[in-house]
Amino acid sequence: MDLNKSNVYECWLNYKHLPHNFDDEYKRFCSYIVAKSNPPIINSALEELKFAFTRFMGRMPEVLDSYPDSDCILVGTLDDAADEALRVSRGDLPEDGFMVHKFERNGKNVLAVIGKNEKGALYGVFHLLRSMCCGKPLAQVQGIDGPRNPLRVINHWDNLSGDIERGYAGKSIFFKDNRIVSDLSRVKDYARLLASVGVNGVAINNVNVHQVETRLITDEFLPDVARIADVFRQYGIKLYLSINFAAPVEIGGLPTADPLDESVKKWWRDVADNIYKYIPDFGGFVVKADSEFRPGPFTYGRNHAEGANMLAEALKPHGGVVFWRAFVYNCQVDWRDRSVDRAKAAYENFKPLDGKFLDNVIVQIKNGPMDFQIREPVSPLFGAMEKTNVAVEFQITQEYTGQQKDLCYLVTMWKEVLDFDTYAKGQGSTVSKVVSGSLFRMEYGGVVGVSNIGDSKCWTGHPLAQANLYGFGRLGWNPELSAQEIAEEWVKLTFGHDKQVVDTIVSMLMASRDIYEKYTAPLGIGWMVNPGHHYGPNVDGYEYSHWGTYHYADWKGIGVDRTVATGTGFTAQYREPVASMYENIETCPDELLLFFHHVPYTHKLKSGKTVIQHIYDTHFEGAEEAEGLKEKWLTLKGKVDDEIFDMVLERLEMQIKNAIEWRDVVNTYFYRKTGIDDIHGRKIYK
Ligand code: GCV
Repeated sequence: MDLNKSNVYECWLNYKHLPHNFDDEYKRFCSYIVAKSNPPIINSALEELKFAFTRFMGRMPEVLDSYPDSDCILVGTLDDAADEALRVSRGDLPEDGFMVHKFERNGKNVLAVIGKNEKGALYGVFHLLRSMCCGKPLAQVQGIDGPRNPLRVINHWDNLSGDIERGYAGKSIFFKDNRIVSDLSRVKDYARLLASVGVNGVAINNVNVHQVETRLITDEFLPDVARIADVFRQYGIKLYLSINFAAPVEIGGLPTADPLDESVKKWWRDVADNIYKYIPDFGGFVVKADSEFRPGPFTYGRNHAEGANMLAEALKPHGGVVFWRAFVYNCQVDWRDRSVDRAKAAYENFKPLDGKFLDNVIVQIKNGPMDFQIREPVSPLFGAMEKTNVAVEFQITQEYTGQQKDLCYLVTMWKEVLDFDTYAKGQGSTVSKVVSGSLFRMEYGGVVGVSNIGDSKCWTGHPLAQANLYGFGRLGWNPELSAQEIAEEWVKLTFGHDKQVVDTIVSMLMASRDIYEKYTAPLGIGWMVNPGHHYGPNVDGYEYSHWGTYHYADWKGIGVDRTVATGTGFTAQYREPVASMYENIETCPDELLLFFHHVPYTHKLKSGKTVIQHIYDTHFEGAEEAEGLKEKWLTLKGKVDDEIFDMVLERLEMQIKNAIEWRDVVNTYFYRKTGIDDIHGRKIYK
């Protein structure tokens, strides 16, 4: 137990801030812990309780295997609690779920945390500790809970070199200099953080699998991969690997990677059998195929189902799964050819394959049809796959949303996505129900998040970006939580209960996505970033060649016509009434107008403003509001940990500069393009 780590490192598991009701509600339980068995995951739960209670009480609690003559906590599985009068049976608890229940025994109070299995007990302990620290009354903490999504997985885009693709928080905590690191103590701390919010899977390497990472599935690396898996296992987290579809050729010595070729199938079966010798609970593979120059089944004239199923067959005997990414599009398409629309690609590739994937394949779909922009519609593919396991992929790392220099609490955006109604089975067919598997009665599914952590002192580069990792887990556990509730929890756990601190930081988080959107790309058009690294404004910046743009702006108008009537026809990928809502310019929401329609700059929004005036106004507002974030933060000096205060301040200053640059570049660009003055007479041109 290391009690000497910095606050910024300990994140939301610091157990340093007790609420005012702690003594009345909880104190009496914090001296004795009863555990009747001690397998590894329960042991992690006990370690956590010991750590937290030592912080709460200033002394270590006693762990016993029988009841003391005092109030106590009981931790275990249903089997451990068979003798207790808990009146709960296996069927009452959801998979990996738990029950918290207080009962009396020989005149003493027992607060029982009972999991359906070991993982459930661990989640129950984190639930209890979180509730204690947030000041929830015990009466509200009791009851049954469990994860709504079966799979809650983090994808790391870490390379063996130690670099992280789209990483903004330092280097990998797993890899260095083309080896796996020897000291895994940081990995253990990470596993704790993840388990505390219910994450149950981690893919440790980049979906862009280069030459060296291709070998992670071989005897050369598997002993070390297994060491990482051992650490995660203690926290109920399965390890996954991203694989290279062309591995049979690149490292297997085969002439082909054709998924229907018998020698290729056998090669993958052997690979899977071997992995399970090292890692008996290996989660499975994550695959990026036929996308952005990655190899895939198209090379052999096969489709994605054929590719995915071949791998799924190899994993099936061991209980593994394949996460097959739907981020498939032709990145070299001529953007001037308006009959081709990248937004349509995932649906076009995958909808015809619905029902063709094996039952241990999960199609992993990015939340929007493009690529993690600050504002996109929800991918129509969620409403289209009725006979396929699907998961939603969110990007916790802030590639297009400020790169952990700018504050951008993404939980508000993810919440909108999960609440979006696909109408796949009539009203109420939300994305949340699709991915949990409940809408179409699918076994697997859930949420995947691209990691935002690295070896930075605070894990996430920007200390307030920890809220995104926390929020990803909490929302994956229970998508019904609101973004505000999650923010409040995180702030209380991290910074304590001072009302000014809580109100200020929660309000900063809750406003941050809108602020970022205001000073960057307007009305759902997206991009406008520098190609390559994707930070900072470049209105015409286009990734794959020098002549394209994502926005089709000329001197008269801007936006992408994705209507059926006159455009790319993307709107038809949605079900009614959503398709018509987007098709019709009258009903298309302002914030997505330019994603769906090409309009003149003088087009009036529902807000009453013209498009051009909206662009000017929001860019001025966004830059001002970014300065407002700093002013708010300054009011907390002395009220939050000094180190965190300084780190956040530094980032907010970077954000202000960034916002001003965006404001000036974007406004200047559109003023030059249109020649239209600001109605408020401000100087637009810089
Ligand atoms: C891992 C975007 C990013 C790439 C990323 C890709 C993906 O295009 O810029 O860095 O590659 O998405 O999700 O596969």
